[in-house]
Amino acid sequence: MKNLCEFDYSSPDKDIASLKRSIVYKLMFIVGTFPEYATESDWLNATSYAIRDRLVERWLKSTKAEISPEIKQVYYISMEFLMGRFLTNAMLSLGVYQEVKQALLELGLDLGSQIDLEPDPGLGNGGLGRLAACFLDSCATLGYPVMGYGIRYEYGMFRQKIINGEQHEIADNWLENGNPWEFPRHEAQFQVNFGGRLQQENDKSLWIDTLNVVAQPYDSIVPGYNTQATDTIRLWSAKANNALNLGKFNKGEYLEATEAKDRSENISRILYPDDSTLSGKMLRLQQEYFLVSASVQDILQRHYHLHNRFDNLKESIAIHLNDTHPVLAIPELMRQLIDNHAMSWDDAWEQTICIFSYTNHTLMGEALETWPVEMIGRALPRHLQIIFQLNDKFLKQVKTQFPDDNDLLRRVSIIDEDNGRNIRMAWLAVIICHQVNGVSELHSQLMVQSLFTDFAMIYPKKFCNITNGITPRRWLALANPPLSNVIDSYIGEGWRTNLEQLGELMPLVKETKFLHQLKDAKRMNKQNLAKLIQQKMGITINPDALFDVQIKRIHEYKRQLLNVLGIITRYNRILQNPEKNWVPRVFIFGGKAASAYYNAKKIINLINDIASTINNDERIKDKLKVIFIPNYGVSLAQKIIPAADLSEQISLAGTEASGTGNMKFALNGALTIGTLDGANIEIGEHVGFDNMFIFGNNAQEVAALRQRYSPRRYYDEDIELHTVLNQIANGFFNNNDPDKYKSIFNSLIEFGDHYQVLADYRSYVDTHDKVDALYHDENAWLRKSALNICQMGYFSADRAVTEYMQRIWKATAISLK
Ligand code: 26V
Repeated sequence: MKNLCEFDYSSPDKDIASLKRSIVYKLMFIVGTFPEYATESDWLNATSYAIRDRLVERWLKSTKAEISPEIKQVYYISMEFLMGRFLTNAMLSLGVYQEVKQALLELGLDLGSQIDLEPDPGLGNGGLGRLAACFLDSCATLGYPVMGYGIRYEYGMFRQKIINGEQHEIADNWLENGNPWEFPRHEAQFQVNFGGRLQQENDKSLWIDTLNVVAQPYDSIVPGYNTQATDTIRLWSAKANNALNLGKFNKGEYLEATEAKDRSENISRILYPDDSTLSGKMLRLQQEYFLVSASVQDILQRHYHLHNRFDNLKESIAIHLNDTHPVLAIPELMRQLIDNHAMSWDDAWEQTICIFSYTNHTLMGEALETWPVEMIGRALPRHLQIIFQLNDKFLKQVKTQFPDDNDLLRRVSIIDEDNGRNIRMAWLAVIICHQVNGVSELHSQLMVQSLFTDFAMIYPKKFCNITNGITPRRWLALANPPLSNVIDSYIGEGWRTNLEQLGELMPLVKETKFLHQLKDAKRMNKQNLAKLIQQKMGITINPDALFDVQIKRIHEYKRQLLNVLGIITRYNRILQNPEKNWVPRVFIFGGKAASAYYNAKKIINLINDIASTINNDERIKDKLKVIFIPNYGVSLAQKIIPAADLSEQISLAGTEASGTGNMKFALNGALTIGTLDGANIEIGEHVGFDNMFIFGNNAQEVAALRQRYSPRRYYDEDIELHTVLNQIANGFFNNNDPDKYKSIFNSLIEFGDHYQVLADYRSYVDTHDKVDALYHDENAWLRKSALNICQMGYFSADRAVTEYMQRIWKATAISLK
């Protein structure tokens, strides 16, 4: 083969004329059409290919630099990645935004509408998937040799439609117009096995009679910002291994012949859109194993290619598990090393315990993964055997270390014998991983005080905290050009890769000019959002009103209901006292409910019903509006967050592991109304608790109250709350079906109000009065908003991934010549 250096593989130029030429060229020779016949989506694909070309050179160079025996490689395995749109991010990384805009203009096209045409790959549920995407962005920007592994779901998170106030789910066929950002790697396929049985041969276990599926990788470039460095995200797609059953095909049984193919390919068909519960779904188990088996094979192949041996694996790679979803990677690595690469059991264990690390993202019992022993035995008999062996070894160690605690073994065993026989995936992760981290200070503390107390005693050094972060590229530079411009004009552009530089703005918070520039930027974003709401929903909102926003998955613990109680209280007060100098407010909601989560769906319905009552009440005029923006996702977040004045972060203290939306809002100058939960606490420590609105019980108080909690007391004693709850129960917002929300009333009054909504109600409502008072004092508000922006530097994902690198993965950045 010729030496690559002999070819000219440098990127095409980035000037307007070259871009125009490339776009038209791609349209003709890749998309395969003439400009005069091209659809909008043809043009988008052509533009995307043209931009992608300009990233490829740096991608090849980075990949080449990473493939070296000297470089320790980090693998981030996650069932979810919420990457957001690629085109704008790629243009930002390359610094060609204006040039592309002009090139398209000269071709008679509008960049803005092209951007909005790109499907947003919804390959995740929420916070966990978006965090993975922010981390990849930061790793690429910092030149860290990190590869993301995930699943290329054919259907992502469902699209949400609101019809008569109710959520309807529509399949998200995000690949229907093709995906110009992916590179299929036909040469890098692996086979993944399922089912079958074990045959003992001497001391060897043979896994035989399996069903096989092919894992086909698709790579996408993760561009670093303003650097030659890039990373890769590799997503696996399931393919049948012999496409058709030829026996059946030849007999003319065409449909039957394709059946097996469909069954195999179902594995990567759809993302599980439920982030609250999981009840032993075989397909989900198959997805998890499919991801990790293909990834581990790929990792080992790459390693062997570089080193020709496996005994140095732990020095050369680190594998990170994003929550327990990819935990089967542990027995899978053991299996491959022992069964396929002739390593001894003890050596494989030695390697494995040094390679893996794990992040816990939730303490909520119902979201903790367990799998019935019987099910793993059926799908993955060899893995079950390895898990039992790991467990035996671990329990023996514990027994010698703590001989006196009789109940300890039962509590820490990977196998939970109490409720049927189930494998506790979090236990497996904690026992094997050398580091386990939580995602905010509070969460990490609670993690070792509750879920993992026993393990914290056994492995005192294993647990740590790395507070989440967000990428300032997408969440400030891309999402908020007006604010970015103001910041640039004072401190230059360096904050995009060193967010702490925002601190240099501190002296300016006293200056009216600066504050008014912030105000103008916010105002422009609010106008844009108002326009979007007008277009999408036909509702007019006043951009001078206070925009009060709660956007996130709909979950009882996040307490959208508390917000609803506050809104109804405000509505009642306005009607009682219409002449008062009310701060006009627009309450904006967005978020999806898991399709089987009854209470969450009811909450969406209730929000929409109160919205239509309030928005159509002539007496209220502009003083109050309620908007539920359908189909919330990354792209909408980029439009909503910059326009927010107030950010609702009102989960029950001790339940939201971190939150990352809270960071995005504060960075964009919204003030937070929130509980002392997750990263809200650390945001307060950085921006100053005086510059946010904290209310409600803290985590300790919540725990203490749980023992003696009586929601009815609040209902009986607080007259305003009493009225509001009666309105909900009696059909005030839905005369035609008065019992519609009885179940919500009952969940609060009869069934214990598990998330203590009523306990925090009074404090919440009173705190909203303080919000109004401050909003009346424009300069005071702007000052606090500025103090938020300036002091959010700590929450950059660059800081977070640097901590992971230094404390957990122990790899270093690549240097590009
Ligand atoms: C859970 C489950 C449970 C079973 C089936 C499928 C499934 C899929 C996703 C999840 C995710 C739950 C964990 C999660 O998203 N946690 C969020 O992680 C964010 C990033 O660390 C954090 O900011 C949020 O507070 C936390 O709720």
